[in-house]
Amino acid sequence: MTLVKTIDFKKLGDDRGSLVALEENDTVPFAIKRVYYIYQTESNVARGFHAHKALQQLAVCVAGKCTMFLDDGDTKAEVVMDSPTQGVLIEPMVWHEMHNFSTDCVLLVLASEHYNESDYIRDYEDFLRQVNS
Ligand code: T46
Repeated sequence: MTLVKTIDFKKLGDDRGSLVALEENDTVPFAIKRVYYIYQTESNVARGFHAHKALQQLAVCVAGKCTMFLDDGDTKAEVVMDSPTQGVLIEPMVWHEMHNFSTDCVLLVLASEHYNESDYIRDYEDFLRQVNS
């Protein structure tokens, strides 16, 4: 299984500027139930440190830059996110962390489910046990 799955979006726009359109079950490979965005993160702060049991997510760095660290319990990978025309899929049972935020970073996340704390695995040893069972 490929750990890092990216989706390149078509850049629309004209001499007024650029535009990207995302549609559920099309550009986004699931139905979107929730949208959130992370911004004004201090550069010395890292976020995430969890996996989701069932949630599917597509993250897009619409401004600035950060690094997405992914770990499926077997393979680890890092993706520098610095393009509003590329999304990174965060699939279920993938431990993920976000590091190296630029002060202007805005990380937009499209999610397949409403917020549900019981879908989170926030302990890494617990994640390894579950992903290997
Ligand atoms: C993820 C990564 C990429 C809500 O009440 N509703 C929400 O939809 C979200 C996303 C969060 N929250 C609350 C839960 C916490 O009290 O907002 C607070 C911060 O959430 P958290 O510490 O989980 O934030 P991150 O940046 O560590 O993780 C977030 C998402 O929670 C997570 O699903 O995959 O971004």
